[in-house]
Amino acid sequence: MLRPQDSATRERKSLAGLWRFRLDPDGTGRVQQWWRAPLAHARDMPVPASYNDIAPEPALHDHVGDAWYQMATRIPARWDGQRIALRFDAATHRAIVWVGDAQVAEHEGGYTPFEADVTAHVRPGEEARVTVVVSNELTFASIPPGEVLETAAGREQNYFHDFFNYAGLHRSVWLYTTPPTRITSIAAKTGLDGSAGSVEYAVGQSGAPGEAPVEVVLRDAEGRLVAAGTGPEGRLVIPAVHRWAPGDGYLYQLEARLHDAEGGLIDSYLLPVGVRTVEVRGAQFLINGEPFYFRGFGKHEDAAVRGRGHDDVLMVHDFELMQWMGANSFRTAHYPYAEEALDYADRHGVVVIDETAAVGLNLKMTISRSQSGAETYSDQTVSRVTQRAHRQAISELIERDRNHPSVVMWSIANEPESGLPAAREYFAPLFASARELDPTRPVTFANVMGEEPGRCQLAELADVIMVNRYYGWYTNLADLAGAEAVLEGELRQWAAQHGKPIIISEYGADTLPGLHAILDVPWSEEYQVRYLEMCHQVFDRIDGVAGEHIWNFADFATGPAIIRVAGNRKGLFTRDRQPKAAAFAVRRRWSQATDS
Ligand code: GCB
Repeated sequence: MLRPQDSATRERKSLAGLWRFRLDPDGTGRVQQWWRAPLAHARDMPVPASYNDIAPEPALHDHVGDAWYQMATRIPARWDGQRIALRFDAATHRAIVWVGDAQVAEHEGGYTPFEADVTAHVRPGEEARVTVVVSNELTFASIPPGEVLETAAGREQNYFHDFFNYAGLHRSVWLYTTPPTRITSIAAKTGLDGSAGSVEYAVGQSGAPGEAPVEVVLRDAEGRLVAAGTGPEGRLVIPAVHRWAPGDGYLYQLEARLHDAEGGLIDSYLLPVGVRTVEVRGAQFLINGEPFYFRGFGKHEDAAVRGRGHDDVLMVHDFELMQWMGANSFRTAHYPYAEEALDYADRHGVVVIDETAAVGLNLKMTISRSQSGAETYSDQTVSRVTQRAHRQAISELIERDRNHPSVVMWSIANEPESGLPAAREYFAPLFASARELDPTRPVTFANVMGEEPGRCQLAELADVIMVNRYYGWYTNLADLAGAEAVLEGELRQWAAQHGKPIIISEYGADTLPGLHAILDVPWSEEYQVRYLEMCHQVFDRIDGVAGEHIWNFADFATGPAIIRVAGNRKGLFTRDRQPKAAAFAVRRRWSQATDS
């Protein structure tokens, strides 16, 4: 599915703004067919945004079930004769969409896009009514998993991850045109051979293959033509290529065009292409054949009021702060981020580990009431049904993001229970699917504390060992010397047993800004600084360590818990992006780094 764009042959109209909105805790809307008329008893709701924090109402904040959005928009009269599509960049966690009275789309998964051809349901020049029902329920059939509990107080959503279950229309919604005969997909794989670069492309089109001749041109960042080809597949060579590299987000533009028999232009689509290679060799992670050391964060899409709603202001600010820190990379913990973030990373040479929303496949870790003591993998819990949704999540992530040069690795899960043979049975086919869908990038997952080398059944399947470790916080609290010994011992074991690159994909300590202490007092700013220094000293002593991603870039919202103070406070920045002392300390380390 190609993203909507304005090109010589295509046009977009954003449906961002205020929509009409109504909660539906009893699910009556589907029975009463609320899409058939203007939404009654509706209020204004901004899109994109999570709905949860927009008004100070517990019923909105803690809603479980359906929520309805509706808006009316005029279809431009000049769109007559074009194919018209409606695209949601994300609807969390699932949605059904109607245009007028007709259902046009249904989608499972809260962080990947979907679209519908609505040409038959709208008339250029007239208004169209768009209605969407989103459901935030998480079950063992969804990614991420969860369970809805029927309690005396009503329905309650239980979930197994440490961030608030924000919901709604989190990203852009577009109406857009394409010509009736159109380009449907483009894949570009890049390679390097000495000073030359190559782009292997494949262009899909609607109708019979080859119906309209395909032409492809590649231009450099100044718009100069560097290579051209014809046919739906081919290989372009760029002599003296300018590589895409960390810190140097150089992009070429690949234009695919369809022509009619007379040579007239039918469709044109522009794809930015960064020419680079990625490879794991021994214990090294190589970008363009050179060792790369990941410096950065696990992040969240999270902010006051807008929740997980995409916002360009906050996104650019976060990237600027990461650059100020000297970070060169981040992980999209714990779900695919807005595509705008990957575009930005492409353009600025920021390296991304791209993660699915498979977080919480671990009932050992949960404080869930009904599932405590339950097995993670069973017919009633994480099962083949979950695996089906998980495979779909992997394939939608790869399909969406495969052309981004910034994305160097897929993370297919965060902290699953990985010490059981059942984990291997569940995950082996998923690793295989990811590799089949994209043979060009390494595949990994984030290993949880407790599933050490020798116990973990999945490390063998991963190309890179990613571990989340909190010695000095969840264990060895206020005992940094003890923490140091355990951390070093474990990392050395990973290095010896697997010989693969090791990325510490999470390490961190909750910290309340303004709390100070001379001694090692957890939650103080000084403890966070010393904890991180201890970890860094260990990483620097171990050859196989290929990266450090601090948990977290900024404080973020969670559900209520006695180990959380109005959210998770492991940020180097507060939730409103003010630095804690550790931000300055880490900045000194990262800005002094001389390698990539
Ligand atoms: C983890 C999880 C992350 C949590 C973090 C914490 O291991 O991957 O989602 O927020 O620990 O702070 O406990």
